[in-house]
Amino acid sequence: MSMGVGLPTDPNPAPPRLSRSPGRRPGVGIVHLGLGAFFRAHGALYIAEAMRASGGDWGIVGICLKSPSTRDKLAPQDFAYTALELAPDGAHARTVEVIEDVLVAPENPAAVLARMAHPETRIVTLTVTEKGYCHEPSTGRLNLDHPDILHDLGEGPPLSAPGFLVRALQTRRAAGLRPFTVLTCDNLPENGRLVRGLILDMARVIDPALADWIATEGRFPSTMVDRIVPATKPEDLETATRLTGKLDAAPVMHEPFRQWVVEDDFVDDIRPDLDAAGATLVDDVTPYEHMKLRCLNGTHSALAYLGYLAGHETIAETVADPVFAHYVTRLWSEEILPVLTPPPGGDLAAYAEALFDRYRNPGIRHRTWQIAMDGSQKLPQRILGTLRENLAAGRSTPGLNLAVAAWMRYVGGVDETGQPIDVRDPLASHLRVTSDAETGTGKAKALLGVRAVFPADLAEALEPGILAAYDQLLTLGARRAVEDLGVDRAMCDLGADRAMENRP
Ligand code: CS2
Repeated sequence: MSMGVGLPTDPNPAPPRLSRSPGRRPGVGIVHLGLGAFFRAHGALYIAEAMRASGGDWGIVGICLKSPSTRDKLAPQDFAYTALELAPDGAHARTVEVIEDVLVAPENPAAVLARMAHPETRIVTLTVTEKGYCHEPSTGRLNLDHPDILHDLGEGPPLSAPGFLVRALQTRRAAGLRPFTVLTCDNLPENGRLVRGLILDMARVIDPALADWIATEGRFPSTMVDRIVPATKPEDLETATRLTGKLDAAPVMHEPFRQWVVEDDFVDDIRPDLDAAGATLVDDVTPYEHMKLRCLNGTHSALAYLGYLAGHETIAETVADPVFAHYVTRLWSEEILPVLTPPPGGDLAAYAEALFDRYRNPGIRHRTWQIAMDGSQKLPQRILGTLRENLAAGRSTPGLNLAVAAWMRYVGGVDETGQPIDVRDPLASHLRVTSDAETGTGKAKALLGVRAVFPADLAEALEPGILAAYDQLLTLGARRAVEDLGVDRAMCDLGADRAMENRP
């Protein structure tokens, strides 16, 4: 047998692992707390583009506050990753190279604090989700009974995002440095003002002089962030490899649309050139934020609870069902838009219409279950503000009442076919026990008594409508209860037409 031939070459060699291209790397100017998919598909792209347009040392050190898994996936590829834009007509990939390092807080909290307190760090951005602020959603105040806050008020390295912010600011003050700007990118109302209040609440307990310094010198611009970013699924890794020819353990998936509206109020006016990257810098973010939280996140949550109960797996699937297409259009036109003030130059009806198209994007598989998570932290800013304003205007809100009732049914933990629901919520066990009343309306009434979610006056005013809606849900099931809302066809032409177009 001849030995003169070489080993056969593999006809399908494994693609190489994604790596970072050589070249100058910027200095680190930003520390980001909570390195989830959303920031990597949104803020990180704006910052990369701002540096490309106008330079600056705005490299990012990402902080994983809990699990090391994102660091472990990104480190072997030198923190580069693929952002996949999923448009209705296909996917487009780009490689993002803006993260310089990732630290895992529980492994080395001192390194995290040192990075935050480093003189070159000028901004700390955050996406820690609603529950990461450890506040009471109904009041916006720091929850001083929260175990992580109780821990962080003592000595020793912090656990919570507010704890890291306060301790790092304390170190900067002691070192004679300027504070960093705290730039929150979570879906909370007046998010900058909220986080400022939480940090001051905590700092006052630790050292009143520190609190005074933060109050005078610190800056907490509010922001409105928008891009639909579903959790990355195993099959998405294959799509990324197919498009780029590289293996990437941590790609992110996103829709084409993006928006970032930021209050232009930074410590010493130092920030990346975000406008060059397409962000909108404003004096007051409130009208943008109300529009987005109530039109998008409010209907997202409504569709998530009702859609899940009706057996729909994703938002695109839910709005492809004509009953839900009518429902969401009706929510906008009759219950949400009438109590909103448009932002300067904004057109609310056009905004809602564009949202409908974003929801329908079949490339985005955004699970109802994912959006249903943490409802106790989301309902106040997404739905309850709209309910309160409609009550004040004497307008009825059958659609949003049904959404709140669906949340109540969902957190009860059993679906319409008797199967258990995997309810993820920091208050899950409390909600489950609270809803364990004998009768349906007894459950709904007990849940209206959860003060972390419903202020007493609002609960009282909402009670008749929510109990009736809950009863409807139990009697008819989610889909029929939605159908039964009594669709005003004239108002819902858009939903009807769109839903018909969408049918197979
Ligand atoms: C969603 C948001 O998961 C959720 O609760 O409503 O993540 C939503 O996709 C984004 O806010 C869109 O900007």
